[in-house]
Amino acid sequence: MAGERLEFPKGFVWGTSTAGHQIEGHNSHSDWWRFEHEGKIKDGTVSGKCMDYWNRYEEDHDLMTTLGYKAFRLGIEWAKIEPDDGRIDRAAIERYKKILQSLRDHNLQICLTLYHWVLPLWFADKGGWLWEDAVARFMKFTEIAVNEFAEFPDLWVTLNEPLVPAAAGYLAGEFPPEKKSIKFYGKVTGKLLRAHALNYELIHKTVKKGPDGNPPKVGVATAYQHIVPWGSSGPAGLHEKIMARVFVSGSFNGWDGAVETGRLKYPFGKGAVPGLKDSYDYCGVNYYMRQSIKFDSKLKDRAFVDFESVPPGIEKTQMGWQIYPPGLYHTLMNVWRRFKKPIYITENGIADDTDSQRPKYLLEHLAQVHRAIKDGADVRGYYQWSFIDNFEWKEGFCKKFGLVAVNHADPDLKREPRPSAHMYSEIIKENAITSEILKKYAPGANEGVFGSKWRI
Ligand code: GCO
Repeated sequence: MAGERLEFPKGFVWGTSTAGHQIEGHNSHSDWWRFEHEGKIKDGTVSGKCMDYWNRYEEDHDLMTTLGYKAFRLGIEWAKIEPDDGRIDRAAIERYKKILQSLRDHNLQICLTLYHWVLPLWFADKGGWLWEDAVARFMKFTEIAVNEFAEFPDLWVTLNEPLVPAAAGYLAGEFPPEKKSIKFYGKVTGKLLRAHALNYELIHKTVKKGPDGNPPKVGVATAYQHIVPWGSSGPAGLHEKIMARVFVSGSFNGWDGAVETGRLKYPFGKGAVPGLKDSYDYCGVNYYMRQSIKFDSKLKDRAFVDFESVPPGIEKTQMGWQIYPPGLYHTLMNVWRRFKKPIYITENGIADDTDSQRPKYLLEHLAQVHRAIKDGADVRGYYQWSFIDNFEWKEGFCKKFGLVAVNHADPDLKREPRPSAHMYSEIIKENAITSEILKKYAPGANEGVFGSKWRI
């Protein structure tokens, strides 16, 4: 095992990923803030001052540079920039500029997300994405943001996992505004597709050159899961196969298919959307898990599909998600074949408060990234989710995704790098996974990294 190495291409971008509402704190004019105070979060917590990145960004950027990280993905919060209908908060804009300038001063590349699920309360109260002026008002906000922050981003993410707020908020009734309607889900997704196309155009119109002197790179961070039938025989197996197809085409093909063709299909709407076709300069891949579609005769209201079961022999995370590293490889290859655009992994990570699974998870997933590059996919960078522990939406603070631990209940909000934070530093320094790093942090990962375990 000694002396083995999986080398990454020169200039590979090594970063970490976050979202505004999940780390900044103080997002009091937002729909999520109200939702939290209505007691909707499973562990009873509210985002509150969160990790106070809003005030402690300088310290966090220092830590990133000490650790040798090269890039950072962050978001901006519309509810801070436009806390009331039509009232722009200059101080919030100036704060974001300071944060972005500080990233530059630390020589960190910037990946900026314009929309990561959270809306201003005033907008939510007008109907959220169902409001007829929704796209126009979102564009008013992004016009301000793109003009103000134009010089900073190396990568622009117009929308983060747009199908998630559409499905969780308007179909499953789990996220604000807790609606349950396929019609609303389709309508909202159609609007988000339009919003993406308009933002793609806006950014290119406004920003001629990114920090590297080339035109800016604009895309979407898309949620990809590796969805497969469980593998039963007989009618149950047939149901699993059909449902796996339905979910694959509903999720990935649904969104990506619309971007590929520039046309909306049921349930997202009908007809061509100007500017939508080919509106990715790069593909943003968020990958966490495999989902096995298992038939269950008791789950009538869920189309007899159990998503949550995990096949024997497969490890789970504290979120209950299946750990399946080759799913990342297959996702990257599918995205590459489909779009032939540079790919950035905009999220990949694990909830693990004791850091007992993370080093192995990270190594085995990175080995699959390496494998995809070797097989021809143009993967340019990897953003680990997340830099610090964060507010994990409906789960609250109890799920710990950070390379760096922060206890939200600690008045000092002390930042404490977990072992995997150091392991990530060593990988970045070597620009490779080496057998020495593996041996030091996760010897159990050998077969999954250098061996044949995940070559499937
Ligand atoms: C996502 C969300 C993140 C989550 C992360 C872990 O894109 O899914 O962007 O906000 O926190 O994925 O669940």
